[in-house]
Amino acid sequence: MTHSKLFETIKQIKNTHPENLMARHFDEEYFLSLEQNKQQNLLKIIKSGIKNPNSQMGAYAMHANDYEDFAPFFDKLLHDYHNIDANKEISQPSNWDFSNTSCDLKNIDKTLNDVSMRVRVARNPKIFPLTGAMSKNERIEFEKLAANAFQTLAQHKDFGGKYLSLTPNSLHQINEAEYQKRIDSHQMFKDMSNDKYLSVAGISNDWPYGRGIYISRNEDFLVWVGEEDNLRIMAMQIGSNLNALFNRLHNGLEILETLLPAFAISKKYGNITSCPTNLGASMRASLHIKLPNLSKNGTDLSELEREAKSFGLAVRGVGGEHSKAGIDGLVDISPSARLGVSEMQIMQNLYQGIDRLWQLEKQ
Ligand code: ADP
Ligand code: DAR
Repeated sequence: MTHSKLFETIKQIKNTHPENLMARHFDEEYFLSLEQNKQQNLLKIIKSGIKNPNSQMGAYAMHANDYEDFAPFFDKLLHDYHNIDANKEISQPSNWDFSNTSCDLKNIDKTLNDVSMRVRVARNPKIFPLTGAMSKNERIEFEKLAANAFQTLAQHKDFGGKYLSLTPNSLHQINEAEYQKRIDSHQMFKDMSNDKYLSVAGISNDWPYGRGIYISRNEDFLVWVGEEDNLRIMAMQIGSNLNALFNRLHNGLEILETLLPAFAISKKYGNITSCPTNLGASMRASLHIKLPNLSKNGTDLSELEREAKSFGLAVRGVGGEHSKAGIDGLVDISPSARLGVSEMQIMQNLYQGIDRLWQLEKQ
């Protein structure tokens, strides 16, 4: 595609899809100021947002250094998406100390005692590219390295479990029925090759090679391998105690840090992730909660989305991103901000946001 065609296409997207942050902030002068190979790299980063004009972000990093290397481009998207004031420097605090605040959903309403809770973070090893730029061999090599680490974790008294692989003819390969069972229980990620954003970005290339999941014995600590990020590390519990959930994740993460090669972490951007929406804490903390009034029994989420947004919360369906609400208004609620907020602040944002949403629902 010639530069003029590229610029014309992006200008058109900017007009027809103002929510596409890549198109909103793409700067022709900046692009032309880059040497040729960097122009090619930037084109790979924004390809998904060009081919999918309805993208929200419209860009994926391919290498951990991309955020620094293309800061004049990425920082505009990050300030916009994460609501960081234009005059404020981007920086990522880290704080896993939850001891000074108690976030138990039962204190909002005693009926909130068996809520499905989940908190996940993303991690990418420094020694591999991000998932959009990995070769098939690199995906298989990283999975082997992770499976090796899981062999040690499997012996741990609190985190023991097993690794299940999707890689054909691999040692831990599971069959289709087991895979589907894990998806239905919201533990496993879906076939990524069906995601038009991830496939254009190269993130779902070589599916299902190099993909799998580690599951602890009591199934409340899980690690995805080879999804949108090389690792998605999560705790899932049914209950009300957010402190216990977050501590479970943190304790498991600290063990994994000793078993795996160093993760890509930047002083400015925090935990490096494929998608700029996840940069920073890289944490999504979510509750599956019934809000039949605000969601019109799951048939119309517009009012719920508006109210949730005003409380710094996002709404997803019960099958995760791009899915629909469940019957009787079962929805997935999580704080939107991930960059510039610490893990402890995210837990508080979730608790305070849900409290306000719950009061509205009960009005
Ligand atoms: P991610 O949270 O990793 O960005 P998704 O939003 O697609 O990805 O969710 C991945 C899976 O996790 C989906 O099956 C979704 O239903 C499940 N999930 C998310 N939050 C919860 C929760 N609080 N309880 C149970 N399952 C959840
Ligand atoms: N579809 C992409 C992704 C946005 C956020 N979701 C992620 N990273 N799973 C977009 O730019 O809209």
